[in-house]
Amino acid sequence: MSSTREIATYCRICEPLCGLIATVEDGKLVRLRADKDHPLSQGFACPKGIAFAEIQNDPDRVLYPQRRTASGGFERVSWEEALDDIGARLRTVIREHGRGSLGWYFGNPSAFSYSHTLWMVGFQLAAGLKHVYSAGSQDINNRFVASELLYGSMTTAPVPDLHRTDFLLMVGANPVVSHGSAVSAPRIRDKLKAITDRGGRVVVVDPRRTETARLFEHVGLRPDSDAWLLAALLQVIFAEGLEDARALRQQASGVRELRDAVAEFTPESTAPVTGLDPEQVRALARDLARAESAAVYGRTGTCLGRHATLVAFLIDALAAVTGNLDAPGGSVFGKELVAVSRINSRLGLIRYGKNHSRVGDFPDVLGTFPAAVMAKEITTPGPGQLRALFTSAGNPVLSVPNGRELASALEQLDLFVSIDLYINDTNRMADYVLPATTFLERDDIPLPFTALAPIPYTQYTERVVEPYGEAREEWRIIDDIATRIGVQPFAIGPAAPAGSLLSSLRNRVPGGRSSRLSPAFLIDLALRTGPYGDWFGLRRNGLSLRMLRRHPHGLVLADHITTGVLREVVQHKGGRVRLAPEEIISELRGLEAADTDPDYPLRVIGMRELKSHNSWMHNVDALMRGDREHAARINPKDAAAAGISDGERCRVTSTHGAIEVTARLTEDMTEGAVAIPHGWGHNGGWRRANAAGGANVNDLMSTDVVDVERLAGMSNLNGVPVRVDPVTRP
Ligand SMILES: Nc1nc2c(c(=O)[nH]1)N[C@H]1C(S)=C(S)[C@@H](COP(=O)(O)OP(=O)(O)OC[C@H]3O[C@@H](n4cnc5c(=O)[nH]c(N)nc54)[C@H](O)[C@@H]3O)O[C@H]1N2
Ligand SMILES: Nc1nc2c(c(=O)[nH]1)N[C@H]1C(S)=C(S)[C@@H](COP(=O)(O)OP(=O)(O)OC[C@H]3O[C@@H](n4cnc5c(=O)[nH]c(N)nc54)[C@H](O)[C@@H]3O)O[C@H]1N2
Ligand code: SF4
Ligand SMILES: [Mo]
Repeated sequence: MSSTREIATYCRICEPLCGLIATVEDGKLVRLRADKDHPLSQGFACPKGIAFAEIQNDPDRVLYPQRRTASGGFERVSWEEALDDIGARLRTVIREHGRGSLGWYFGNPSAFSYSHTLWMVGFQLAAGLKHVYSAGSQDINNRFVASELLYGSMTTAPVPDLHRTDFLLMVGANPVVSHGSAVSAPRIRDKLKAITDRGGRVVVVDPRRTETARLFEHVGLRPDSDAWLLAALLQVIFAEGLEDARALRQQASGVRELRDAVAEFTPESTAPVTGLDPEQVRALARDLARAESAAVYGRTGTCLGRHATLVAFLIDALAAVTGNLDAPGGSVFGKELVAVSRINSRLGLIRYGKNHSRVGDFPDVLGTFPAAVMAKEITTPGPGQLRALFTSAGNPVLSVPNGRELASALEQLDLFVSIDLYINDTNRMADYVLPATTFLERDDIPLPFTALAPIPYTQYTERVVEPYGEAREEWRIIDDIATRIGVQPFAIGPAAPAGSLLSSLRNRVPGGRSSRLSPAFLIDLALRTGPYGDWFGLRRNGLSLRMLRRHPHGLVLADHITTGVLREVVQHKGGRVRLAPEEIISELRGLEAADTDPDYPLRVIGMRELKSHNSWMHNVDALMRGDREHAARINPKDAAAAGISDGERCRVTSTHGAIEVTARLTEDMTEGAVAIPHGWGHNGGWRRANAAGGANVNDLMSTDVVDVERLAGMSNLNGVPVRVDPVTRP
């Protein structure tokens, strides 16, 4: 007799975490649909969320540990065999070269698994891992460093108070397609529409007239000129006395130094860089400053240029100077589900620039180095050379600059192990590919996202199906590997190293014996003692896993983010936001527009597509049907100058590489800018994806140390000079 069940859970592909209902028949997932009873997504889920059922059931998924064979293929091995061999080889590497030769790259999906994140950090701290890399240096690490400089706390970031704002200045983000990032708000399109419906404004600053920009007001600036635009907005505000002097007196220091540093950036002097009409910039500054409330928000379009940390800094500075920081309708600070920032600031576990990279001398950001230098860390001989690498939930050959360099460096490793759902374009070179569970096969609670939600919410989900095949959760795999090199990420007792997250808990556990802890135990403890916690019954209606289990569709925790919390948020002595740290003033002083090389007259930028998710959903037939192809979007004038017509193949060339893609001509592109999505050009074990064609846009990008942003180690992926030529067929 067959049994069919419907189970509430939530999507963990992107940041709104929409509620889903899974239909499960005899232990197999049959279908996913949107959850009407989720308090915020209310029956919305995008095509990717629904189509995740195809990934769950994909015949190309890796369900058993795979070992690379001499011929370059893979063969199935048992878990014991795989783990024992990995352990033995690791011990050899450690014996010969020390633990400093081990490394880990964790990709974007790891952020959506609390247990993966916890064990990753636990392993890093317990093993003293140095070579840690993540998608963050292609994504958001500049935001963390800007926060460190402004607030003295890397893990603090303001979010736009979408539900109450009168004016949203949105820089380099396209939430109608991305569904919002560093802001967790299901149905974000509706929330943006609501701003204009109630008489407010949404202004989108982007070199492309995006799906979001079309719905609202568009400012089409030149790629990577945001620092100039933001400095000019500040200049106008100060010059015209539009700053909120009272707020600044209460909240900030360094106001005068900032004002002096932006003084030369007038709308006129910056126009040649931004390409914007000075009067338009002046009007924008006035409107922003005079708005009843305003939020300033930037996302990946502001993170991947040459001045990414400065730009992230200026975004918040603009909110502060206009009196919109920590104020209703402005840029506000959410409360963490688990007191990560507080624990970290007390224990000093992870600090900015505690260590520096061997190659390039970059400061670490949240314990990670720029992924752009990973290839050179493998190929550069000397003490500390990276020799054994793990990747989990990542596909860096497609996601970091210069994929070809990385692919060939990976071949030189003594050991390369990957934990993934697929043989992807990176781990096809691995010695072992270990099968991870999907998000439907693990319990979860979204750790970092509550603090980023304008309406704070959370949800706990049990696994919806048992792991298929022999898939295992990452935390367990990490734990098993750690054990084999004598490291215990989360053991209580004598094995917990001093300074580790858990040594402080040692005395609280009966017996204090060494024992393996489960992620659910840990998270329950952290949740209950966190800002929303029940404190073991001391606080009524406080959170615990048990309490959350009674709300399977998710739980709204407050109507909106509490404001007036800046004093608690800021960790700098004196409790003031620092508007003029030395690093930023010197960035402003040194700001120089890149020369235009007539051989590379255009600038390439990124874009996201509704039916792609970075590199990993191109094997889903439901998302790939129709005329989907990898294409560059080019302004018709630029195309005409290059001799290219719509639908034609073109070659895009930078000083670092060349790719061929289809050209799509569109007036949506600002002249001089070319948009190309990342995550295409597959060559892994995913057959549909391989057949989709396309190219790796990151082959155009540089990993030269001088091209990596200094303060946060951000890869330069937007605004890179290119040339476009027709591909002449014989
Ligand atoms: N459908 C879909 N959704 C996704 C993803 C996906 O791959 N597909 N990925 C997820 C991930 S990992 C992330 S981090 C988020 C990202 O979320 P967003 O940042 O909202 O998404 P993007 O579409 O990359 O938007 C960046 C915008 O910046 C613009 N831009 C490029 N260069 C510049 C510049 O120099 N200045 C300015 N002002 N703008 C510029 C681009 O034209 C683009 O419209 O999306 C998430 N959601
Ligand atoms: N040019 C350019 N490059 C970019 C960007 C850009 O805008 N322009 N954006 C950057 C950004 S914001 C990001 S986040 C990165 C993403 O870069 P990465 O994180 O390196 O790569 P993804 O494409 O997200 O690949 C994720 C991998 O995780 C696997 N996976 C999915 N779910 C799970 C899971 O639950 N467990 C495990 N173990 N594996 C899983 C997938 O199969 C896939 O192989 O790309 C960056 N690269
Ligand atoms: S918007 Fe993001 S979280 Fe919501 S269903 Fe789509 S992929 Fe999932
Ligand atoms: Mo990302």
